[in-house]
Amino acid sequence: MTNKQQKICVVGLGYIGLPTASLLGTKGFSVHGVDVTQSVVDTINQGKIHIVEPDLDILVKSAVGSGNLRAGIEPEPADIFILAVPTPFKGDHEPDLSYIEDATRRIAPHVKPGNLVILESTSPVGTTENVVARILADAGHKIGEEVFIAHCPERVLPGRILIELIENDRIVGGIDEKSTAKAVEFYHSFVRGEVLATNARTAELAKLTENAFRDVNIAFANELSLICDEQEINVWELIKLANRHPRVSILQPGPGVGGHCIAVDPWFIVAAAPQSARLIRMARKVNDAKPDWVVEKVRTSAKKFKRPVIGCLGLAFKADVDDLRESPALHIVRQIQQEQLGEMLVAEPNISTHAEFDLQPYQDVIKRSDILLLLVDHKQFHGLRASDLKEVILIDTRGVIK
Ligand code: SAJ
Repeated sequence: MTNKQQKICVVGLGYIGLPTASLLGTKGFSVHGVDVTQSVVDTINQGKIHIVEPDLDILVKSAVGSGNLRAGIEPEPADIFILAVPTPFKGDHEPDLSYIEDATRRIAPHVKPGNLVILESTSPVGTTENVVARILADAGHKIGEEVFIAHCPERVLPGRILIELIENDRIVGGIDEKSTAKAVEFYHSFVRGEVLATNARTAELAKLTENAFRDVNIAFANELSLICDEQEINVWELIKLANRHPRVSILQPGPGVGGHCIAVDPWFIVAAAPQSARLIRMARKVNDAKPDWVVEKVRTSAKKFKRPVIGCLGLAFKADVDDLRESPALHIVRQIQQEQLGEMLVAEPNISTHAEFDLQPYQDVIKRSDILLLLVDHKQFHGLRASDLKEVILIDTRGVIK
């Protein structure tokens, strides 16, 4: 029986682990959060946060203040362990499972009979069985008899994490039926969405499929944007019209796909099924090629001036976040800078300073530019109208400027 007297050990206090740990803390569980970075641990123990996410500061403050959340460098014995560590790729888009391996090895000495171990990190098919269960079995644990293991992929959208942690349906797949049942019971204790039971391998592929579906759909939109550019058609109007068909729902083109989920996870499907995953691989390539296409547009426009002022609006990987990881906007701005295509002005309203760029107020950038490159559809840019701008070449990669 899941009860809130239970102790939970959450390994990895990043964008998934910290919201999960603090949510469980405010729901009455006793939570020990683990992170390898001492400064992260110290910040959280002061009731503060090291990442930007709406309302997370309030939740962490409340969970730490109530005594239900403590952070540390080392795992501690618990009833339920949740692994929420990163799964990046390495080399030629091969999954890097070293964080999961390391986290599992670190909890192994603390796991005891009756415990449930949940892998929340997005993982290639087979990871729950072949990495987590294998490492724990090698450490002497009786998997399936005494120790239960399940995969429950996180599915929350940055910017809406705290809402989606509770409201989203969850997919739970154990390595056996008992593990599935125990994990389903645990998620029922704090999720309002449905908790959908399956096996570990299906749960793993379901998460990768969700992000690959979005990537393929965005690639379709990005491909349309190239076709429309050649044929002088407004791609956003085109998509809006096509989407009025009851069975068509195309996403939006942009300067490329960023963040470390959608631009990464489809490669895990490709790595495991290189012959079959042709469309998924191609979608990644289409999306990855888009930033260079945008830079080429800037190059062509810059040739019309002696030394143009190039204004770049936005650096984040998507609208209304301060997250620059794998951001196509950042890639594009760096390339323009490297090629010295003109005098560059950069605005990113969600951050105050950047190590490489001297950030300017976006209003000044808009006023001073000869070429205005809109890279992120932040809310601050939504009121922009071409008719209000001085004579300027507009490159609007998000279809924001009216
Ligand atoms: N993008 C477009 N056009 C669109 C939508 C998005 O170019 O129409 C771009 C964004 O600008 C951004 C990238 O795609 O650069 C990814 O942004 P996103 O908002 O689509 O997704 P993420 O990476 O913030 O979060 C995704 C979500 N997955 C799905 O919606 C299927 C989220 O639910 C997952 O939990 C998250 O990945 C994750 O952690 O895997």
